[in-house]
Amino acid sequence: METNGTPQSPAGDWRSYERMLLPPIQDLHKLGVYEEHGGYDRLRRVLEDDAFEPSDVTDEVKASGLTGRGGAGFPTGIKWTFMPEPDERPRFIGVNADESEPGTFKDRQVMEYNPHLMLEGILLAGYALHIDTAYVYIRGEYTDWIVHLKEQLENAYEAGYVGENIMGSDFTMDIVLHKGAGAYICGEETSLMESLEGKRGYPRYKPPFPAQSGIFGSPTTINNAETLAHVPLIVEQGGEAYSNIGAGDMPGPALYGMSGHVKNPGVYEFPTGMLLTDMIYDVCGGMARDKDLKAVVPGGSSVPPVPADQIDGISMNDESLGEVGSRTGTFCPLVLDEETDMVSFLRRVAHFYQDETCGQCTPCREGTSWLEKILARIDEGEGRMRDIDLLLELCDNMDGGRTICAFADGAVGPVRATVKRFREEFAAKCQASVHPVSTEVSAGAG
Ligand code: L3W
Ligand code: SF4
Repeated sequence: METNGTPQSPAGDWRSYERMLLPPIQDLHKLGVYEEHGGYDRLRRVLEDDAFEPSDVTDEVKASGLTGRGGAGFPTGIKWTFMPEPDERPRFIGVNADESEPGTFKDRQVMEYNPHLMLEGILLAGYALHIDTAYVYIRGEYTDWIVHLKEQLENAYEAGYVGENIMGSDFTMDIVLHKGAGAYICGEETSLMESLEGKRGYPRYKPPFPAQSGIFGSPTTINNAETLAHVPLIVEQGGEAYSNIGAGDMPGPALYGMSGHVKNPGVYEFPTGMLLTDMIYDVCGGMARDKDLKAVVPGGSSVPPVPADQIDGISMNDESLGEVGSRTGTFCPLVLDEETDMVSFLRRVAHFYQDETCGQCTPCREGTSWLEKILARIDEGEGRMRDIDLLLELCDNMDGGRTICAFADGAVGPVRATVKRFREEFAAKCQASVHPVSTEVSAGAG
């Protein structure tokens, strides 16, 4: 989108944006302060207004266009409609707070600074979907946040916002905290459910999707922690008003977790659709040490990097990032400067996936290991020119439905994109190789 040569941000007038998820209110995490600022009023309104049916909450969320903030960007309202009509089976919400994607650190800000917003969102989702139990699956390493959330949950129970007959209504809901044990794969929704049930965190085949058969085989909706914190905002202003915030294809406020080579990394709240250039050079104060930009990985290590010469006019929404073969993922851009060695960077990313694969599927278990080994030898000057295409061939044998879950796709995405987009760096390291075999092979295969 351009006007007179100046790229326009789908985030609109973001400089005057007033934060909604993390408003600048002292001690907002405390229940009393949250209440003073309208906390739990959205839930009260829904429970006290006889005209507000559970399905109305779902309709508002659908109208809002809210998309999941956990990485996949699936429309939340549509996901909610997958839940079957209530029957004799119990029904559950799984709150995915297992934030483990490399470079992703924004859900914990919600749990630290505005935990009751997330809890209110869980309760509204429970009301909408006729659910009386939510499990918050929280990353095991988030020790401080676990203590913090537990304390605020207890306060909410004591005040009658959680538990039996909430605010004197017929609506009853329990919220249970469940601590993970440090496995990235447990953030995958089916693995999360296995882990919750006390089993090893092995992903299940889909279908059935959680709505059909989830926690303990019952209808379940799994939503990311930040995603649920948006629900009170939607109920408050109405789905349509919310849908006008930010980029049209994935509207609303968003928490941008900025990391890497910028002067001021951190979590920033703005509408979706912020230009990458605005985020880096304006919001984050520019590149650290005033270096040039080499690439941005828009949202977690699983999404393709965008090279610097392609970021002009590209904004943080899937429609725009799709133009350069990437996507928003977890909304946590990792910024890389001109001195970044892309081979070493990719090797480090590949190590993560090799270390975190659950090992059920051969293409993923063996493939992630091979990817790391090949990248290590290229990085250490032992690579052969044909290793570059070997990496791409390996990728073709790992993703696209060859495995039980999307982990393998997540492992392959950055490899394929980084090799294709920065091939000359891989070739330079292979050419520089003094390995006798590599010289021989490169003559034919380079
Ligand atoms: C019923 C259908 N439900 C889809 C549901 C599905 C899920 C949601 C999205 O992976 C991605 C992954 C990571 N009937 C349905 C249906 N659903 N079709 O919709 O599904 P899906 O498969 O697109 O995503 P997923 O399996 O949830 C998540 C990527 O996110 N990622 C980051 C992950 C890390 C974190 C973190 O640390 N917070 O989340 C980054 O890119 O690679 O591609 O609920 O059941 N027909
Ligand atoms: Fe496990 Fe990888 Fe298979 Fe997912 S794709 S189930 S992480 S082996």
